[in-house]
Amino acid sequence: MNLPLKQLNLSQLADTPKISTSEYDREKIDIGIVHLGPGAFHRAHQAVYTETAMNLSGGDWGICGVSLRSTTARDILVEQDNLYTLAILDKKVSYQIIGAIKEVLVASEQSNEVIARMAAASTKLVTLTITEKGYCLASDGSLDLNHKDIKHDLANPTSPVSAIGFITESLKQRKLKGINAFNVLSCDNVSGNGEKLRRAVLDYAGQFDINLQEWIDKNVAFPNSMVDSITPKTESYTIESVSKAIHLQDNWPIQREEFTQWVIDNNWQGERPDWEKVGVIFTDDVEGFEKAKLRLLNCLHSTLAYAGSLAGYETVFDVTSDKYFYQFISKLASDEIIGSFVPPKELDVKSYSHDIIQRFLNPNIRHLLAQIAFDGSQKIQMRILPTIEDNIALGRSTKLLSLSLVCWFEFICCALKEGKEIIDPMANTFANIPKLLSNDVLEVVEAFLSIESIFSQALKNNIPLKAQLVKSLIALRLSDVKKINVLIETLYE
Ligand code: CS2
Repeated sequence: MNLPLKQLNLSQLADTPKISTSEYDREKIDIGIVHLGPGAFHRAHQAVYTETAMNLSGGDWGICGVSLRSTTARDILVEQDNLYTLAILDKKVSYQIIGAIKEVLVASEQSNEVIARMAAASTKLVTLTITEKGYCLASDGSLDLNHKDIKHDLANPTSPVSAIGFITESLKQRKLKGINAFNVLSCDNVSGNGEKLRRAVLDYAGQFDINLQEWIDKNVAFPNSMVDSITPKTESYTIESVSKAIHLQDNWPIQREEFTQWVIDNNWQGERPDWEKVGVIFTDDVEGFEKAKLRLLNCLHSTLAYAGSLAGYETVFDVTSDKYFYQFISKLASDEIIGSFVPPKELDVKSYSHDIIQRFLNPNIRHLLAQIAFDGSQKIQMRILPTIEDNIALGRSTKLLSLSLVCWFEFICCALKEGKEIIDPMANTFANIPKLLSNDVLEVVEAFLSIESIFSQALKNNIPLKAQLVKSLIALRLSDVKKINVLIETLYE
């Protein structure tokens, strides 16, 4: 039986493979970053860049992870002195014990401690991975004042539940105490993530204190950033295989591919770890990188998640290994996505796209399609719909994008018909639209297009698009999805 992963037991780590550990003294560093949402992605990405930067240049950049609701991270990590293993599973396999997280709090149980930590002068930066739905935005980009969490926070500002509420309340306390503001760095797969968060926080603060709103507007930077690294969530086999490899019992390791990228707005000069020295790209065109990543990697991922699940596949590797699905996403990328946006000048978009599809073929990563399929109502708004809109404006084809979109429609319809759980913040809305169960394809398409928080009026009222969606959904319902090549041919007839 292995000893538990703890600071005291690090000397017992396996010697082969060589496993790296923190090169700075964990006891001596202070917390400088509060991260909201310390799930697998944060622990595999931003925490690792910060760890590497502290190995290189030191600095008080320890991280306090704040889970908004779940107690898992705190309860497991506290037993391990907040240490965990990063397993890089790629052509080469390697392990690194990450020490950057110093503390984990759970907001729903410790809201006072969270606000105190965020309001402390030592906290210079608040970073976030709260997923698309955590932004609580209405479809026009303003804060959704009818969102249940926002309603709660407006009524109880000192014990909030949303990230927006925590950021604003702690900034309010800093202002009252004369402490400089922290900066806020969003790391979600949301286009213009910093700007969107800024708008949400300013709208919220403006609801009860105009002076605070002005102070935040003047003093807090919300840089945009783009993040990328394929990070499947931890499964029991991850725990077993990592613990076996490192010779210590780690109950919450994380796995990811070797590729990792973080692109941050160059205009942001705020205090931060030495990230630029450890590979973080600072650029004037974060938007270009965001578009490239959301439209290529994430759109192809979501397409595979819905089409692949309908065809009975389980993982990204399995479905991409099917040559017809490989051809489908390659054609989708080359014919309808590349060319829909202006890529950053630093990026060769054709080879970027090719490399992404090769990343899906990593046999050492088991990335479940079911995981990517979560929260489709939020994801398609970033990954599929903007490209459809741009292609329509440019007079380009939307045939394959329409197929991708109806695969999501059908994924939802099948789940409703089979009584399967839909993991999506709009699951109840879907359950309350009887037409989604209809056998009449036109009714189904119109029912989806009428959901205002997802589809703009322009998309809803676009007759050629509606006809295309109907044609694609008919093809999907009449064909064997496994023969996606045959199905696609019918779309061009
Ligand atoms: C995936 C992303 O789960 C999903 O929706 O598309 O998490 C994807 O793996 C990352 O964005 C890659 O950087």
